[in-house]
Amino acid sequence: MKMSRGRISHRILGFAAAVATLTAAGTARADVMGQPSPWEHRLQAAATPVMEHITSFHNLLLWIISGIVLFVLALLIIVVVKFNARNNPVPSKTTHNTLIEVAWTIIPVLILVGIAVPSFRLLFQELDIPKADLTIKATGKQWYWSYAYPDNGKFEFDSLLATDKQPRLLAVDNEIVVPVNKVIRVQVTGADVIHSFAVPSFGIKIDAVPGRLNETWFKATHTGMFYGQCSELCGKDHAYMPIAVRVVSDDEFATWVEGAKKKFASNPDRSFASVGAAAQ
Ligand SMILES: [Cu+2]
Repeated sequence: MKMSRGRISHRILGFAAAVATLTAAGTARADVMGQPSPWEHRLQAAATPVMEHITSFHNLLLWIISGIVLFVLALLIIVVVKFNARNNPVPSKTTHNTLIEVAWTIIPVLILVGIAVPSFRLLFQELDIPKADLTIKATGKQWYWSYAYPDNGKFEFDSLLATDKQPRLLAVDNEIVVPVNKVIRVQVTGADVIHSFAVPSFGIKIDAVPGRLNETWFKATHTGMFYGQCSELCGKDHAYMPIAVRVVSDDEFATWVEGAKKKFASNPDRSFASVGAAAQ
């Protein structure tokens, strides 16, 4: 059974189309932004510059790996068809070919160096926190999150799964509220065991380790609700401690802060006391 060259190139075109579909991640899905959607197989739509870069880096890698897979597959097919015992009864005694050996060393090195450049650029962008407009402290607890706003009246509140709200297993009673287009520094720690603070559409995920203060940042460029989950297995209710972030305008944020100061006034400075106690 021989496959015609036309048919093979047709299949390769089909594969390329599939890759192109996969790389379309992050476009035209504003209706479900900030949360997973049914049958989703791509990254969640980007809501921060960091996540946009993660998405385009992922797409670049997808093209590279797809090309390599197709190339190796083609080599395999050629070997199986042309050099089996029936078609090639007297095998060649060749053991070395300097040109090919140099090529299969140099080309992979060039590919890896090519990948390393955007990879390091992205890592630096994630780790090098710009001057923050607002700091939030997130403390992972068994099994919920507490958030402190040290810049805005030092209030702290607990954020627990809300079973009567949608989206299921992602909605909480008290959301994090942040202003849009502002650099938010997130300080993350754990009060009991290791948790992990992750919001996919922001491109952030960082461990919440007892006795250590980790830092990450995001700058949301869209308003709306954005959801994440604890991403480090932390015990029996690990699946039930979601993260919900409401991104609002500056005015709405100022109004919310005034309300939150009163609403959460009964918990002054609790964040610092509770983490200190847990660390001992
Ligand atoms: Cu967890």
